[in-house]
Amino acid sequence: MNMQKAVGRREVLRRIGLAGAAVPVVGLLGAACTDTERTTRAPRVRATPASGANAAAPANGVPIVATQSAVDLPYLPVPEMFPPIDRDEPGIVQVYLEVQEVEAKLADGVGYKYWTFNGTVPGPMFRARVGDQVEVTLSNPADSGVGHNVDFHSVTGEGGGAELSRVSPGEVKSFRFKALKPGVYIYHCAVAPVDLHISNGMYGLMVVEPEGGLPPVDHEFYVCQGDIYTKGGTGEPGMQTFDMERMWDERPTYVVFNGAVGSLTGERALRAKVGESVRIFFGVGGPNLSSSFHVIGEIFDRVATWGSFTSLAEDVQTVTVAPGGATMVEFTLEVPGTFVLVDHSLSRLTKGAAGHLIVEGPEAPDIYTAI
Ligand SMILES: [Cu+2]
Repeated sequence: MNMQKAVGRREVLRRIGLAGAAVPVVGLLGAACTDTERTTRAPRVRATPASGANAAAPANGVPIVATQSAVDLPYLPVPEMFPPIDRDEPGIVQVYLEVQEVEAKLADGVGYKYWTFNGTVPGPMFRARVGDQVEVTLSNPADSGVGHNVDFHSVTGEGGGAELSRVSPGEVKSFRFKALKPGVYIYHCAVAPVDLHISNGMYGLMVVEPEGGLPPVDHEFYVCQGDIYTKGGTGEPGMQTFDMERMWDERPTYVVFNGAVGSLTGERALRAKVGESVRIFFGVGGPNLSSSFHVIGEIFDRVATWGSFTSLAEDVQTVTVAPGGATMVEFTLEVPGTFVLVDHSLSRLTKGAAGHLIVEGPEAPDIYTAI
């Protein structure tokens, strides 16, 4: 293998804050990847001088053009996740959404102004039971820049509620729908340009539980994937702004879980113990890229393919999730380790599509061991 290329990829991962996260993945990439585009692009993501001075020395023949100083912003808060439904009868569920524009960390040294529901990306994971009446209220503050709305894929009705919830700055609107079908559903803003509103962070999940609910598990996790399009290249420091041309070309600079590079690593990693059962609700806001969702080193015991609880697939390695789609995967943890959540379109790893499930507990050499 060409060492120059391997070093280049590692450097890219380091710059976007995933070097430690992705050690096992770098090996995968190195074995399989021969594209030159990656190596020619690598110099563009080298950190620029903190002074913001222009025209650094060429690296690998490609001049570094410094544009901005690095910014040090916190991540958006972890999105809220409502607990399982504890009712045997249909009821009324009230869902409150507030538009919040928030500047936060997109990657190390990189900031972005997100458009959010309730200040997180994704927005809250709401839950209802099939047969429930769901009352949705959307509030758009007076100082908001533009109008917004919400289209729930769990709605049976025109626009999924988009017109009934359309709010100009300073407005509040509500609508009600009956949750007719159980499943895992995306919701998203649907104001034109819809792809812009989604890319900026306006999406989330609603789980409509079947009669009798879902079986209890030890841990439930909530993860959504999205693609983000910035004027600066991947990892280029500073406050980055949205790039419409890139989005129309479907060439994201970032492909992320829960809104930012590394937002499911370190202190924000998913955690569980050997012997426990986990359930991940996984959605794709997009706006453009499908996900090949995979957990490296694990096999899903059950998958709600396309988000449907009606017929669960069993013993699945990777599940395809479309933009505007979602799934639920369940598995039991047999061995300890760091299990990396990825979109198995692995070139997206260097754009941020990785998270960690850290499992602690006793080794199980009958299942996995060095010999
Ligand atoms: Cu919007």
